[in-house]
Parts: sequence; structure tokens; C-alpha cells
Amino acid sequence: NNHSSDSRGALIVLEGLDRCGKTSQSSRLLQYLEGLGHAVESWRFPDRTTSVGQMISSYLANKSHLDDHTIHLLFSANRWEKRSLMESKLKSGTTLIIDRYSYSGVAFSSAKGLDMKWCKSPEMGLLAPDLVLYLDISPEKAAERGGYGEERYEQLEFQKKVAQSYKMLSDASWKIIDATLPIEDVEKQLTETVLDCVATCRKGKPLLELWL
Ligand code: NYM
Repeated sequence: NNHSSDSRGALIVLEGLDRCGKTSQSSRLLQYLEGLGHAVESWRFPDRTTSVGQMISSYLANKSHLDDHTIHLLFSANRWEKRSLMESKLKSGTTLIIDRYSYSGVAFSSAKGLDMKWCKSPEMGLLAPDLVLYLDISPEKAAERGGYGEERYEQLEFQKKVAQSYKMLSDASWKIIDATLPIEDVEKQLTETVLDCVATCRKGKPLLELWL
């Protein structure tokens, strides 16, 4: 339609445990939407390219040690430093597909025992996703997928706690997808939901802030 240049893009987030398949699904989604002629970008958090992102990256690689609250706030700061760019991209009509967002921030930190309400507070005022695609897989099945890497958090016992935290965070913007299905079937479910969401945002669904 000829109003599309006035209408905004959708903020779409992929969440899930480590090894749930988010990264490959986000590149498939990007290709799919590009193929349909949509303005779309794929982002990820942590964004390791900024100076805050480099501190996070070194922490995740076990090259530095930080207090649990401190690293939590750095993950949040790493989203805040991208907030204005995110808003201008969305308002100019670009759809953003984001690999991890505030839900990862809260799920991973609260899995360490930090208070969930405290974990949510620095995320307040960030843009709220229009759609959260949660790629659901049991921690045991995720661990079977070629094993975890060397990074902090990539351990079965910890991932079980993260899974429990995620369960407490789901809201109306969440769509839970069975991530154990064949990769093409997961993609099919994602693309259907995403197209709906992009259309709704185009029609003028308001852009809101966390937490909903
Ligand atoms: N992670 C990611 C957090 O603990 N808090 C956050 O806010 C975000 C965005 O970082 N194990 C954790 C989850 C992952 C790790 O993410 C790195 P990735 O997607 O492997 O680069």
C-alpha cells in the first residue's frame, strides 16, 4: 500500500536457551523478509562491537570477573546505547529481528539468584518488542546439540535455572515455538507469525515501552 513509507517497522525478538537455534533462525528470517522486499535488519545482544560490549565479551569468555549486579547493568547499558538507533530505524519503517533482548538479561541474571524485580528495573523504558519468539527446548535436549561452548553460563545445571526464569517472563507478546522440530518446520511457524506482526505494525500498532 502507498502509506507504507509512513508506517513503522516491527520489533521482533528471538529468545531461548543457549543452543536453541535462535541464531540460525534469525538469519533465515532476515533472508525471508528481504526476499519479500521488506526493509529489515538483524541485530543481536550483547552487541559486542561497542566498548560496553567488549567488557561483556571479556566477562563471558572468563577473561574478567565482575560482580553479578555489575554485569547485569552492563548488559542493560548495552541495550540502552542502541535504543535511539532502534527507535529511529523502526520509525523509518525498518523491521528489526533481534537475537536476545531484555528477557535474556532478566532470565540469566535471576538464574544466578538476583531478585527478578531488581533485574527488570534497568530495562524499564527500553522499547517493548511487538513479538517475542521463544524457541522452546529442554535444557537436556539443548545440551545434546553438539555440546556447549566455552563461555560462562553454558552448563546444563545453570541452563535449567534459566529455563525456569524464562517461564516467569512470558506475556501476551510471546509466541512459544517448539524448537525441537526440524529446522524448516520451525522456520515455517516463525515466518507465519512474523508476517502477521509486520502487517499489524504497518497498520499503526503503537510502539510501547517495557515492561508491558
Ligand atoms: N546474556 C545475554 C545475558 O546474560 N544477559 C543479556 O542481557 C544478554 C543479551 O550472554 N549465554 C547471555 C546469554 C548468552 C550470552 O549471548 C551470550 P550469545 O547469544 O551467545 O551471544
